[in-house]
Amino acid sequence: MSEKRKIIVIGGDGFCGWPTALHLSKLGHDITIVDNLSRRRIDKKMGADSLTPIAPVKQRLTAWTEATGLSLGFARIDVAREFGRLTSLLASVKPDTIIHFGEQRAAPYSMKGINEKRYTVDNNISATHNLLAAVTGLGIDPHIVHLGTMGVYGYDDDGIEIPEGYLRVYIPGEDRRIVQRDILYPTNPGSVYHMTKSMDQLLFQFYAKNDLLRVTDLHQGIVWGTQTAETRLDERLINRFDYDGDYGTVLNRFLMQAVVGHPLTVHGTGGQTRAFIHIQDTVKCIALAVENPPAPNGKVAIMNQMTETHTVRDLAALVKKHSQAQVAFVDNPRNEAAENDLRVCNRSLIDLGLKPITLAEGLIEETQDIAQKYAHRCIPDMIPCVSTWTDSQRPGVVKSAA
Ligand code: NAD
Ligand code: USQ
Repeated sequence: MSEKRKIIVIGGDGFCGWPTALHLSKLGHDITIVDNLSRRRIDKKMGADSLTPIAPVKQRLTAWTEATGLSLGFARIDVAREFGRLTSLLASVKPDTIIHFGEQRAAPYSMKGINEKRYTVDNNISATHNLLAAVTGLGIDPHIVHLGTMGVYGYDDDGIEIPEGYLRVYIPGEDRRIVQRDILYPTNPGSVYHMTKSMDQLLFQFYAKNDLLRVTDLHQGIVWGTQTAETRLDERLINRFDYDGDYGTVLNRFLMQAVVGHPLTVHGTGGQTRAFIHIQDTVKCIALAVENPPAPNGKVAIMNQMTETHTVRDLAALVKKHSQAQVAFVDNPRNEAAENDLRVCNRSLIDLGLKPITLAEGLIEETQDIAQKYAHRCIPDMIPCVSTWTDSQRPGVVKSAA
């Protein structure tokens, strides 16, 4: 490790935040987790639960100390609503780095109904803006690392490699001059959730320019897998595994479906190509970002945090190959392109030293050690994706004739 840092991990009780907090603690950094435990509450309200038995926060923290001799700080703060408490915490910790995972992150949940749309926008935009306002108000200079998403780019399939955040454009000016600009890649979000991540980008751009905040925005693909080197140390440290129709992401859902004997739920033709990354690589990428803060030069550093791309139907075929699973092509509850190609530049993190885990390597372990072991905890009623993007997609709604 180059330098011991004081790091605040907002959203540090979640799927990406918890293993990141442990990894950075193991690397020798001083970690304070901030979380309002809203995800645990949403699970309860929906009647869902992680496939893996995640321990209460207190038990998680104790288990970490028992396993490693290291300790983690924890503050239960709603970053979107408790601005005063957030500011006081930042003033007392004086962090070198703040990692911001603290948002409502499921696209289907954000499209479930009016209340969920409003909650997602209010929570995500206020959380991000409160953090930026608190940092500038205090006059402190932490490096802010935000978890953004590949989904801000959209899936237009125009045959170009998606660059890392910025698009170089050449604009015809007066006197036949050509003006060169690097602009934020035009956003094309596919859900209210992805829209909030697009809006986050503008908040970061403004504060980086106006207040010279140092911000790294990691545009992450779909995370799969469950365990990391640190969460394996004790069962009480186990990471969350979402499989329900709102929070479960596609590959982890297929792995769980294969072991419980549910047909793999491919939406539409399964021709949607998406970017993926294993959770172990997520925590490594974040450590690399933490160790390489950008200069305060008015520009947000944007890196694409993904390691491979696959179509949904290819993922289903791969999971089927390792199991007895059937594949079901079901009506797509989303409003998205049925087929798209996707090429993504991920040079920055590879150049910083990331050596990706491939799907082929991690798949079997994930299936056997996690999905099979905890299959008995699956609540079958939670498997179907019932949140639709428009009212006319609801089951039973008669579509008007063209
Ligand atoms: P998660 O829901 O498991 O974790 C998010 C955590 O943030 C939860 O513990 C929740 O309680 C907390 N939180 C939410 N709002 C908060 C608030 N107002 N104040 C304090 N805490 C709050 O989600 P995750 O999968 O760990 O995702 C973390 C981040 O990474 C998200 O911002 C998400 O957009 C991004 N991301 C996730 C994935 C993925 O596949 N999981 C992919 C790309 C990007
Ligand atoms: N899909 C299926 N069957 C399923 C579930 C999903 O075919 O049972 C399809 C969806 O229709 C979609 C694709 O799989 O085309 C991906 O869906 P997903 O739920 O795995 O991922 P997504 O909604 O895009 O969101 C997830 C995380 C989010 C993160 C995003 C990264 O929940 O936090 O930002 O991945 S990205 O997709 O790169 O934008």
